[in-house]
Amino acid sequence: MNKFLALFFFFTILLQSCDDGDIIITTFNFDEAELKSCGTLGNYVFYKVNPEALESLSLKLGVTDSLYRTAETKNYVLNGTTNFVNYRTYDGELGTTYFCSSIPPTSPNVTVDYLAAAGTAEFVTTFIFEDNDLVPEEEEAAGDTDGDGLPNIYDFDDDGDNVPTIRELDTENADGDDNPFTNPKDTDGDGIPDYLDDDDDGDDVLTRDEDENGNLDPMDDVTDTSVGPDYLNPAVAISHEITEYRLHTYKIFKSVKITLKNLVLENGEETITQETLIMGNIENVETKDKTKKPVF
Ligand SMILES: [Ca+2]
Ligand SMILES: [Ca+2]
Ligand SMILES: [Ca+2]
Ligand SMILES: [Ca+2]
Repeated sequence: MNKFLALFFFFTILLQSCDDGDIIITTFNFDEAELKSCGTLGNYVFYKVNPEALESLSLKLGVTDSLYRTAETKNYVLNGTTNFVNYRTYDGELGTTYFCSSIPPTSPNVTVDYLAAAGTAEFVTTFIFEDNDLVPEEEEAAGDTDGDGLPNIYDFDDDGDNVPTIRELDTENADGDDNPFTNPKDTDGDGIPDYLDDDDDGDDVLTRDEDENGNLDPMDDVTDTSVGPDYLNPAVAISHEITEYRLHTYKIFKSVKITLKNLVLENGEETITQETLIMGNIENVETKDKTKKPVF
């Protein structure tokens, strides 16, 4: 088929589609509206309301997935029954609980209702980790310094010496700038800051092992009070072999970006198609507290 013939056919199909009542629009006016969510396993609802135009865009997912369990991209097929998108207009303002009440509200009335019978909802979930160790995420040393399986960005004891990182920075504010991360302590002066040094006093006994009472806390084992804990005292070098890491805690802040793709919204004879429609982001859609004891 030559190009002109192909073009002719293309326009014919397009015109026929228009005759069937297709409406092809490129934008929805929800840019200012905040994406919100409610519901739970088996009945998730995401929605945006544009109060000025009395219109809403909503996505319902009847899936039993834990949506944000992993930081990844998931695609849900819109089948029109358990998973679907609605674009609706109303004859009045929507109350704040319109989408989330267990009993469907009787007002306002829906004046126009499009249902997505095809397309996918793409969920991109991203994680931000917080180990509360006062080392900014962008300043955390790359990788997993102590090899305990928890990357430094969410390891609250980066060198695995059972002294939390937060206790190994500039804890006494020696530089006077009220920022514990600048000029972190380097007790033995070996150029490796204490929070990344597993032998802080350089006495060849690991900090972790200078734990006489064996409670996984080297900070409370003090032979000479005028110097401080044994792990910071090179004159005391007795190894009490410790073979456990202390319990670690961290937080995960999860965010999601939802994009509707190849959306076909239908209302009787009328169809709205959208190749890509960004529903929006929800920051901190889920926050998880994690507790983990790394395997030694
Ligand atoms: Ca860390
Ligand atoms: Ca250390
Ligand atoms: Ca101890
Ligand atoms: Ca020591």
